[in-house]
Amino acid sequence: MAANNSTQLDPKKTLQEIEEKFEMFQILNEEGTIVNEEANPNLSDEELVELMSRMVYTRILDQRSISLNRQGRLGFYAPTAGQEASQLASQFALEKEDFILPGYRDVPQIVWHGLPLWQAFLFSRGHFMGNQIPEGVNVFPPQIIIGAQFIQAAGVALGMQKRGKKAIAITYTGDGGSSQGDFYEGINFAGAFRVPAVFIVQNNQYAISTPRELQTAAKTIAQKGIAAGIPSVLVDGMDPLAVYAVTKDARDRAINGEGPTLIETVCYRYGPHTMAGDDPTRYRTSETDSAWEKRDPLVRFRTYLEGKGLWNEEKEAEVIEKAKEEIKDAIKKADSAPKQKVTDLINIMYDENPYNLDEQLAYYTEKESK
Ligand SMILES: Cc1ncc(C[n+]2csc(CCOP(=O)(O)OP(=O)(O)O)c2C)c(N)n1
Repeated sequence: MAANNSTQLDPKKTLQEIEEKFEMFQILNEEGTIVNEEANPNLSDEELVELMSRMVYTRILDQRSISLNRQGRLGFYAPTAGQEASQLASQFALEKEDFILPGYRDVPQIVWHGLPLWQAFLFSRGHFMGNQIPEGVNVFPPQIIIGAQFIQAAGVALGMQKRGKKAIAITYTGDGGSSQGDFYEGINFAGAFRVPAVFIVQNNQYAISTPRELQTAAKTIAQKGIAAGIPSVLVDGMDPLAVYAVTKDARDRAINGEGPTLIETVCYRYGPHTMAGDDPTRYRTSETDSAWEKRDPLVRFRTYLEGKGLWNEEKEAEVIEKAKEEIKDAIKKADSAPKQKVTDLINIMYDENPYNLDEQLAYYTEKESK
């Protein structure tokens, strides 16, 4: 029935209809049971084990990074526990030639895409060598400016399109990031030029202490993509199979010239926002924490793989051991990096310095030689 107004239009109903279209996509439920067999991406046994291993490894990396930060051995660190499916299953759907434009919390994806761990540790310390991405590793340094990577991803994807590459640019932000101007500009540009980009919004429920409900009047973040004319998906971000499937789908469409996709992954961050001092108990209750922990991506994937005879305690212990060893080696290697100098910072800026940087370079070269 039309609304009781002079235009006989019912914009509220239009909104409601759009919002109701966004159902949460899930394949593997909290109990580790497949609830959507038709959509199961049918990863091979080796791939399933590899994805689980990466999630277990990354949970350990998170715990070690928090502890190293507390010992003063790491600098900036944004915890990742709770977001493993969202981060790693989406990266798992990529090919090496795809470009990742991460936010500050997305270090795991770029490490699994090829950035050596010791360099990720140096990034945490603000050391310039942490941002010197090796040739052939298609990742950008983590972006600190909220949302800026959405515009950059649109640009990188446009570049790929122009060069005729069968590859995509994928980028990540949080629920808070979807309030930024850069977010809208990025998805709008990508939609207008049909570039091969995948935009992931990891809705971990909080932007520091601001809850998702206060962030936006939109019922879902996925629906924001509709305004930009791009296909958009709402997915259980703690379900590795669902995240993999939607990302793979989005990638396939992108390289087939069908343009970008926006994916909202609904998840939770167990830890604090960063290690800089926020106290989550001030803005979340332990009941909320435990409700989300029941949906844990590792727990449900473990149950699923154990049921298939692909995973057991021994296998998990092996991965944990390997992670601890490699983290120890990587931190040692990071420790042996030369102390950062001012001239290092100037030298990495430009191919050709503007005159004022040349002046500074001369000044600091002289100073550091003493
Ligand atoms: C343009 C800009 N504004 C503000 C900040 C400060 N800031 C850092 S993190 C953050 C919250 C981001 O939350 P969200 O996008 O939900 O991502 P999450 O940290 O939860 O992964 C803010 C406001 C910033 N880094 N950049």
